[in-house]
Amino acid sequence: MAGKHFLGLIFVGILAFIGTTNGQLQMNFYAKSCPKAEKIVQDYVSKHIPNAPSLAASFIRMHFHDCFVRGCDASVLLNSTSSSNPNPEKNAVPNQTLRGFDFIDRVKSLLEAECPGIVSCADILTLIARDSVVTIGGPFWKVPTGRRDGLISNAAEANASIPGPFSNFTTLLRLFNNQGLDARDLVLTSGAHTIGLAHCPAVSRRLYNSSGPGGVDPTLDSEYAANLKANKCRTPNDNTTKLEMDPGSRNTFDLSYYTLLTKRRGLFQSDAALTTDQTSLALINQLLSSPLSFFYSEFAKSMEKMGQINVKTGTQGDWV
Ligand code: HEM
Ligand SMILES: *[C@@H]1O[C@H](CO)[C@@H](O)[C@H](O)[C@H]1NC(C)=O
Ligand SMILES: *[C@@H]1O[C@H](CO)[C@@H](O)[C@H](O)[C@H]1NC(C)=O
Ligand SMILES: *[C@@H]1O[C@H](CO)[C@@H](O)[C@H](O)[C@H]1NC(C)=O
Ligand SMILES: *[C@@H]1O[C@H](CO)[C@@H](O)[C@H](O)[C@H]1NC(C)=O
Ligand SMILES: *[C@@H]1O[C@H](CO)[C@@H](O)[C@H](O)[C@H]1NC(C)=O
Ligand SMILES: CC(=O)N[C@H]1CO[C@H](CO)[C@@H](O)[C@@H]1O
Repeated sequence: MAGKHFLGLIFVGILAFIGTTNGQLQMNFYAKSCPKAEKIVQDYVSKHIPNAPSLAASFIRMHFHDCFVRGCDASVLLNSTSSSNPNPEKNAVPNQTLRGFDFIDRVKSLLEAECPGIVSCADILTLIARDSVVTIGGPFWKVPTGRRDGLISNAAEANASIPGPFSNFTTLLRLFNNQGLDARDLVLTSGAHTIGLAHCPAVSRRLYNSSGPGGVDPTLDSEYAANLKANKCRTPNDNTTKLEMDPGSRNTFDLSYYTLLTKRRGLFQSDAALTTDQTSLALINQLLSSPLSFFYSEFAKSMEKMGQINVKTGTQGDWV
């Protein structure tokens, strides 16, 4: 009897050891250490996002940027206060338009009040991204938790890892492959461009400095380009005007982004690039000929993959 117990204890001990050094994300990781954690995030988001639905777009984008640089470790939130981060990810060109850092700080404060030092910022950002998209009526995806935070944040790395709006398909796929994501994930997660706003610099080159008549990119629908030049980005150097990537339904998580792609009305070169590859185009057409629920369930799978990129768990990472 005693021997059996002893072996049992060793077994549990080994499990615990594995669990603390090389843990994995798990559903409701904070069930014991901070049982209300996920509910607190969800309640805050569902209470406040209806007043500021455009933040949902910023949060899912912030989560994407976080995961693409050193994994989903909240490094996108770090400031340049510490000497190890003289030029944090926040300063990189792609991060300059991120919004809502103060919202995340408020959720973090609530969780610190409930259970100090337990819930990581990486989990908080991942949960906020999911819950805010759900709050605006978009897809739900599973968010296992247990991510630990990083202490290193570097703008040059963000620059090199996060795809830009001028990327072609080869570059997009390379940058996704670097993160363990495939062409399917690229097409599906890009569907997030069905919500949110861009600024003129991401598209000016297509309107003013490309090879078609009037400097317009010949792969962009000419009527749409003329409209953007007349009403949105009226000068080549406008760096403040905002424009929808999915005009008319920028708060609705629907298929119209993909419809626009097939009409040569994707806003960025990187959006248009998704129609230049046959496999990618076939997936776009499949999404468009299927019910919205198919997009939602496939999108969910790719977001779950994105949320696991190079996560630090157990005793890895520096911080919670
Ligand atoms: C495939 C490569 C991608 C490129 C090149 C790209 C590029 C961009 C650019 C240039 C903007 C506009 C920034 C601005 O001008 O203010 C933007 C906005 C946005 N992106 Fe992407 N993106 C990509 C993938 C993704 C992914 C994977 C997601 C999320 C899963 C995402 C979500 C968003 C959202 C929601 C916005 C609107 C943000 C807001 O309203 O604040 N993007 N993206
Ligand atoms: C970064 O700075 C902002 C603005 O000063 C502050 O609200 C936020 O708490 C800081 N974030 C971190 C992770 O220190
Ligand atoms: C990021 O890339 C842009 C354009 O390629 C460059 O001008 C900028 O200096 C880079 N920033 C950093 C921090 O590497
Ligand atoms: C894609 O862009 C990269 C980087 O700008 C370039 O080196 C490459 O030749 C381009 N590929 C194609 C197929 O145009
Ligand atoms: C157009 O693009 C070229 C090459 O990228 C650049 O040298 C030139 O200054 C640009 N012209 C304008 C008007 O922006
Ligand atoms: C944006 O444009 C204004 C006016 O042309 C200019 O003063 C400012 O420096 C520009 N900002 C950036 C980040 O390029
Ligand atoms: C949200 C944020 O931190 N934006 C920063 C992006 O980088 C520019 C330039 O370094 C800063 O001025 C912004 O504050």
